[in-house]
Amino acid sequence: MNQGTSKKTKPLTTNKHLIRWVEKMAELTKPANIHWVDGSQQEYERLCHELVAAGTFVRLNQEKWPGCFYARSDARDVARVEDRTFICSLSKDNAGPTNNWIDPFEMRRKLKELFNGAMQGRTMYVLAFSMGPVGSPMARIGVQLTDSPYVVVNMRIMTRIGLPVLKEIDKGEARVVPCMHSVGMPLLPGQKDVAWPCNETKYIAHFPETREIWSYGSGYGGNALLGKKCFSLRIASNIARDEGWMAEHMLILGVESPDGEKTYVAAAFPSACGKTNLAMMVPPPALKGWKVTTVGDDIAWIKPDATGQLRAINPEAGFFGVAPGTSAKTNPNAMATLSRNAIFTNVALTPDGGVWWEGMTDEPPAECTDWRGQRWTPAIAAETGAKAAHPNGRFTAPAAQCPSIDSEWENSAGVPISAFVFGGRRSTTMPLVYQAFNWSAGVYVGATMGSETTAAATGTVGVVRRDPMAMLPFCGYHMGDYFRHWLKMQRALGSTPRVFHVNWFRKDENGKFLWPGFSENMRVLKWIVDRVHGRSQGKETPIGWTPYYEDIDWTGLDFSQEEFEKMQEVSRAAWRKEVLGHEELFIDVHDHLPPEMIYQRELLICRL
Ligand code: TSX
Ligand code: MN
Repeated sequence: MNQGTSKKTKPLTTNKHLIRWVEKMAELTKPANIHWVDGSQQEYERLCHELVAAGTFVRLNQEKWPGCFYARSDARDVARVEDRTFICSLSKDNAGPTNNWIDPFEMRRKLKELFNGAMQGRTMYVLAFSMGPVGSPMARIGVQLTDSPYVVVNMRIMTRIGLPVLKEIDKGEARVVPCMHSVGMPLLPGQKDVAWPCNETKYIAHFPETREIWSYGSGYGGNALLGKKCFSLRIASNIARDEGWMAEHMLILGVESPDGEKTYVAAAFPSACGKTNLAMMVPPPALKGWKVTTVGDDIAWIKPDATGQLRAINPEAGFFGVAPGTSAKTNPNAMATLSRNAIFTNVALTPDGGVWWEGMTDEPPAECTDWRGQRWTPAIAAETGAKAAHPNGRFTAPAAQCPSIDSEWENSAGVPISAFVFGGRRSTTMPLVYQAFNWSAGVYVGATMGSETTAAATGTVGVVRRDPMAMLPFCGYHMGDYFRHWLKMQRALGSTPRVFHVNWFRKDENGKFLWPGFSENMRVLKWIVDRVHGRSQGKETPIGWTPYYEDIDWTGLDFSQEEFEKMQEVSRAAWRKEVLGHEELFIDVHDHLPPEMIYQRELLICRL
C-alpha cells in the first residue's frame, strides 16, 4: 500500500523515551513510513478509504449500514491462538502450569529475528491508547506500534486513542506499556500486497516484569488489538496483583429498580454463555420500571476506593462481539449498537451491500458471499454444511452507541460493585442461581466454575471444561497465586461483594432447557439485588443459599413451583461427582493453591 515513498509524520509527543523507542523499533522493523496516529475522524476516514483501495475493506450500503465496513480475514487467521500465546516471566513458576512459558531472553532473541525487517514496504503506525477514560486514575496507557491499518481503525473503536492520550504521556507521569505488533508479511520491492496479510508463524508474547507485549503473525482480534486481552487482562492482571486491584474477564451491568435504586454487578462467564447478551439485557415489560444498563461486556478493572468499596471501570470503549447468534430477539441493544459506524469481520456479505450471519434473522438471505468469499445459498449450506459467517465472526462497534449504555460508564472513579456473578453452561447439577456463604466460599465457586464445550471443531461436545473466573486463557501469572490474590482482596474491603453462581442452561431429562433465559434472567438479577440489600431470605442448601419460590418475582411469567424446584434441585449424588471434578484443576496448580481452597472443598464435602 505504501511502496516507493518513505515518509515520516512528525512525532506527536515531546516524550524523549517514546520518540527514541519508536526510532529504535523502526530501525529494527524497517517500515517505509511512520505515521503518528492523531485519532481524528478525518484520519479514520482516510484509513478506511485506503483499506477499501487495498481490498481489505468493503464499504457497506451506506443507506442501510451508515459508516460501516466489511472485512474478510485470511482463513488461517480467524481466532486467538492460545497455543502460540506465551507468558515470558523470568521464572517459569511465575507463569504457572496453565500458561505457555518461554524464557524471556530466548523469546527476545526469537522476536528480534522475526521483527527484523518485518514492516518493510509498510507503514508503521504509532498508536497511543488509553485503557479507561483518558486521565482517570484507574486508566492505563499503552503505545502500539503496528503495520496493520485494520488494527488502527478497530482500536479507534475499542479504546481511546491519539492526541488526548499523547498529551497524557507528555505529562510524563504515566508508565506506558510498549506493544509491538506486526502481521509478519513485509512487502519487498515489487511485491503485491494481499487483502489480509499475516504469517503462519505466530507469537503472542507477554513480558510481565517489563510490562511489554510483542505480537507477531496475526491481524485478528485478541491477537492484534493489543489493548484487549494482552494488555487489559494478561499484563493488567500482573499490575493489579502488585498494586492491590483486580483485572477481570467480566461484564459490568447496572440494575435500576422502579424507585431509582441502582445496583452494579460484575459477572464472569466462559465463552458461548451469552455474556454480551446479559450485559445488554432488556428486562421483560411485565417487570414494570426495572432497567438494566451496560457498563461493559468483557473486561472489568476493579479497585477498592478510600472507603473500602470496590469500584469498577470498563477499560474498553467498544464491543468486539461474536456476530453469529446476535439478533433482534437475542440482543436488540447489540443490533442497535452495530447498526452504524461498525466494522464487520468474517461474516457474510449480502448482494445489497449488507451483512448477515447465522441466527441474525429467521430467514436466511436467498444468496450471499460467505466469510471465505464464496457464493453461499441455503441450499449449498444444507448440502455441504458451509456456514455463511465464521462462528467467530465479529462486529466492532462503539459502546457509546449502545441504547442501554449506563450514564456512569465513563465515570473516572468507576461504578460501585455490589455483587460478583459466576456462571457456566451446565446441562445438569447446577441450579439456576445460588449464593455463596461468604467471600472464601465465593472465591471457591469462581475457582471451580466450568462450562460444557459447544464447539464440535475443538473436540468433544458436552464435557465440563474448568475455567476459573473465566480467566484460564487470560491470567498473566500462576493461577494458584491468582486465587490467593482474590482471597487477599478481602482485607482491603469494608464489606466484600456478595458472590453468586448462575446457570441459564440446565436441561430436563428430554434435553429441553428448563429456563427461558434472556429477558427472564431479570428475575434472577432482581433476587440477587434483593439479597445484596438484605431484602429476601435465602434457603440454606449444602452449596449455598438458593431462592424460595415466593422470593422470585413471577409477574407475567407462567412458571410453576414444580418446575422451579426441578431447576433448583441440589442433588447430593451429582454434587459428590462435581466435587471430584474440582480436583482435576486443583491438582494442576496444587503447589501454589491457597489452603483456603482445600478447606472450602472439605467444608463442601462435609455439607454434602
Ligand atoms: O445469551 C443467552 N442467554 C443470556 C441472555 C441474557 N443465551 C444464548 C447463549 C449462546 C451464546 C441463552 N441460551 C440463554 C440466556 O439466558 N439461555 C439459552 C438457552 C435457551 C435457548 C432457547 C430457549 C430457551 C433457552 N427457548 C426458545 O428458544 C423458545
Ligand atoms: Mn472475552
